[in-house]
Amino acid sequence: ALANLHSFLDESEDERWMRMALSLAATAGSQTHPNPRVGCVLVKEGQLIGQGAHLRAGTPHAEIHALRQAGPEAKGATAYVTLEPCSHYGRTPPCADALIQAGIKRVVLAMVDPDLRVSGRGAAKLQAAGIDVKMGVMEEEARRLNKPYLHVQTTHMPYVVWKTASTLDGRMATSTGDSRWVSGEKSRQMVHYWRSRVDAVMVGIGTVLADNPQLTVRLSHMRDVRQPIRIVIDTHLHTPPAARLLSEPGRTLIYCGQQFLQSEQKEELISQGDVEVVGVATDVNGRLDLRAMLADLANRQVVTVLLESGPTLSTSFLEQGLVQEIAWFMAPKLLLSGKSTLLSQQPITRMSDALQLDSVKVRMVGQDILLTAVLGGQ
Ligand code: AOF
Ligand code: ZN
Repeated sequence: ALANLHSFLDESEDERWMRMALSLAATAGSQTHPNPRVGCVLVKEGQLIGQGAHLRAGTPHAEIHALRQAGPEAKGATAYVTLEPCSHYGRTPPCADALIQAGIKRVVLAMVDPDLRVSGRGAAKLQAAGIDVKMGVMEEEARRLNKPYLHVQTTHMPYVVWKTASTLDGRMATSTGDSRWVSGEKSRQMVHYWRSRVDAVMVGIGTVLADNPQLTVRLSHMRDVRQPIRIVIDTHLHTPPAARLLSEPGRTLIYCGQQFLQSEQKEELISQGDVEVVGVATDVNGRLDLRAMLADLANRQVVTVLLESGPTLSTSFLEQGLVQEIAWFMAPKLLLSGKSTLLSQQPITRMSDALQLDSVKVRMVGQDILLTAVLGGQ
């Protein structure tokens, strides 16, 4: 809706305040995980009397911050909230009750909260208390703001962004395995910034053995960064105890097939640092059940994953429809031969069966081309 605006005068009063609530919500970034980003604005007689954003799970919700700011003024006011106010006792008491108690007269919300503990009950509670409720104001923007949260709520798996870097001819290494470096310095710095913004970074055992990566955030201008969880997909539990990522600050999770979870190997791995080894089921082909692994991550409250995998794991994720977004750095280089970024055992034979990318955006990062897109139908 915003894109069609010719003048701010075209925007309705409700949209104007909702836009403010949305921008408040966005300020918190991914630090609210596993909770959604939520903003709230309180308005009385055309005047702003309170505002708030949810900042971190376990701390007050957006509505509570706004109500505290407004104090007794809240009586008779309109509340603009980017997500349906909650109706459940979670880490904090229900916001719907707080709005009712404060004497709010009207509530405008962007979208229903898909959390099964809420899903319509918050709005119903408000209506039952005689509050005028308007839904769906700037819903599209609100959905975009909480895309990863909404994905976890509906699929019970984290939102996966697959990042890769290749030469222009789609190679990630030479035929002898040399891969340092494909993309330029600026691109690699950008990936470190992305790591600082996701809950977890994931690779397969192939990448651990070939590159021995640290998988940490290393940004010169950011100190004291929270390290994302490092995840290794290692069906046969072949991670060497000396692998660098095991002893870096922050935690490491290693997923292996249940039948390969030998205690001796496991003990040695977990003695290296904050390391946990988790066994999950394997499929008929003896490969790790990626859906079961992702479901386990969602249970651990992981909302976003940056998948930095090589050909084998990347191909499995794509084939199984487990990637939501891609970020592809293309370096202005040609190798003419070498290792492909993707390698399927079941080649697609018809062009019409190709995986379709949407919302494609391209920009230059140093000398590299960065292409970002979402996987078709998502
Ligand atoms: C709101 N306003 O600002 C947020 C809401 O564990 P809790 O108590 O923090 O509850 C988390 C759930 O509350 C979350 O899954 C979502 O349904 C809702 N988040 N609701 O009314 C807010 N952050
Ligand atoms: Zn709430």
